[in-house]
Amino acid sequence: MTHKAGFVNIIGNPNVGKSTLSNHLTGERLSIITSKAQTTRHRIFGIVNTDDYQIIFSDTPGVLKPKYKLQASMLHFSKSALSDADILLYITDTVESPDKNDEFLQLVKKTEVPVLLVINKIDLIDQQKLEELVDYWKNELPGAEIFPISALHDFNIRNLYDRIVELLPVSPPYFDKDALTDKPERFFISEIIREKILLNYQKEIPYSVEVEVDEYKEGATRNDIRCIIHVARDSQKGIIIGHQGKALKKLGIDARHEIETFLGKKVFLELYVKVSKDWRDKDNFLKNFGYEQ
Ligand SMILES: Nc1nc2c(ncn2[C@@H]2O[C@H](COP(=O)(O)OP(=O)(O)OP(=O)(O)O)[C@@H](O)[C@H]2O)c(=O)[nH]1
Ligand SMILES: [Mg+2]
Repeated sequence: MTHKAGFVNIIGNPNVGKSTLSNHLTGERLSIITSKAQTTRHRIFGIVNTDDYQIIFSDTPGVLKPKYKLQASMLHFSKSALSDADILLYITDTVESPDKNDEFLQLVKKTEVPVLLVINKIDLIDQQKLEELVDYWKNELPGAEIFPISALHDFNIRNLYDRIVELLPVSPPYFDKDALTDKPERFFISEIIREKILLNYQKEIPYSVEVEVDEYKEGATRNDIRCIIHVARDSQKGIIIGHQGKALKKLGIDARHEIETFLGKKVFLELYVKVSKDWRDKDNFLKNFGYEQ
């Protein structure tokens, strides 16, 4: 039988459910998910392998107008996903205004690969509203096939998946057939900690933070991991640590539990907070953290 393989890139505005869908399609919890916009900062491959095909799903950051260099790099990841896709999944939801970010949509319209327009979060609206939205998108993207889904409730994702498999080009695999992702273990550890920061801290704090795995020692029964939490300003360091260190302690406990589940092993986790002044606008920091332009 002929082998199929291809890149299926998941793009759209912030917070529409790209990572929730990506995790469902790959069957792995590779991307962190929170209710806050700009949760995803990198392009993350989730690879699905069967004897007959290999699908490389790409989760990407939500498209936004950059205010600092970190966001410019995030936008770069999103735009790169337009140019190297075999199939594009443009995700919108029932919450955002459909004409949001027309500029990016114009780029989507110009692509020559099949576009599947996914309307997510249909659990939040009634049938009539959904029909109106479907009509809107039929008109806006006439070339696209439309899939109303609920990623959260796993509704209609199977149909979407089956259509993706049908559309996959004939090709040998791009990655080893036992690969799950392109990212190393360390990446997922730093992402788990960032997710807990998004959940535990308010306002600008999560957006001013980057997590670096500084030391990683694998033991027979336990892994010892030391991470640096970089903040952009002095005042943010105190907020991360909290009164008598309580906030940092809670963060450490929350993150350790999840890292242990992820690795299937006991973990000793040390967290340090460091002021890396204005790191979001400094090329050397961004490069070091894996954000390249
Ligand atoms: N009601 C409802 N909520 C959903 C659905 N799918 C995702 N969400 C919620 O929407 C929020 C954002 O989900 P994410 O998957 O992080 O969205 P994203 O597009 O990856 O966001 P960014 O990475 O920030 O661009 C989370 O609170 C999800 O639980 C859905 O089908 N229905
Ligand atoms: Mg995301």
